[in-house]
Amino acid sequence: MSASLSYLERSKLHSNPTAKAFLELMERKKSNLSVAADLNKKAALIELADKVGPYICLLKTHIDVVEDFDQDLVDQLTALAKKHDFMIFEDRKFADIGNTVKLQYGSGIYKIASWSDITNAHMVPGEGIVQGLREVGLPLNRAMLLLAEMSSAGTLAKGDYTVKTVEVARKYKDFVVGFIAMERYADKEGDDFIYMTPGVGLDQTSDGMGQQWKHPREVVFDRGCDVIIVGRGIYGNGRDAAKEAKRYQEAGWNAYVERISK
Ligand code: S5P
Repeated sequence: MSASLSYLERSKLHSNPTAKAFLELMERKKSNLSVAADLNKKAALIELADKVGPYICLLKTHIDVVEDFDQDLVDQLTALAKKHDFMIFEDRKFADIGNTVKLQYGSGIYKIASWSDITNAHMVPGEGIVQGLREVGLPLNRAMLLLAEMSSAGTLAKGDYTVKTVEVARKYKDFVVGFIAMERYADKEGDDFIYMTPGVGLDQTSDGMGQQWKHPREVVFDRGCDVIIVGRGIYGNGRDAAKEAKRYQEAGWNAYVERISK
């Protein structure tokens, strides 16, 4: 069962190079924290990435909300990823047919595939979406996650939809390395998906707009997920981002150590 193995043990067994490197990085840095950097100014985004960089394994971006986006932003973020040893996850949530997502992933203003180690997609269109993204991402050694569930109240991603999403992931394991999910699913022979969970907060449980925040221990220890994704809990309400990132890193890591020592 991969939930009881360490990230390092899992990295040794993984066949996707990005997943392998990511699991190694988590162990090396003792971090299962991803910061959701939802800021709309380039300078603020860079400042946040530099501040939280020492504590995170993954910087999650929504690059299309940045008002003054340019190639220099990408260059600076990738330089910070090197400096602080983290990976980048553009949370693009692709949701179109294979041919369209191929264009959206590889070209346009953002050229996501050229800089983002990991991206993600909804399964609404069917498995052609994975085929399209895989065509662009696989030659670049990228990886993707499928949104099997969501953190928000009233989400339609549940039940049979979630089950079918997992089936598609198994079919394209060389490129689909995990899920956005609220819990770990039962493993089948050969599975080692990385579970990333948004909707994590230590101090609040809801934002009044459908978001639902859970404690890191509930996510990592009780529900067996691997990566906590935290946005406003770290920089919202004028919080000290570095201080909060350290706090979340410790909470996430302690829950993981507790889980693998069970
Ligand atoms: O189900 C989801 C999936 C994602 S990727 N629910 C989410 O909240 N997210 C993302 O996680 C969302 O787009 C945002 O970037 C982050 C949560 O941010 P927070 O400020 O609520 O912690």
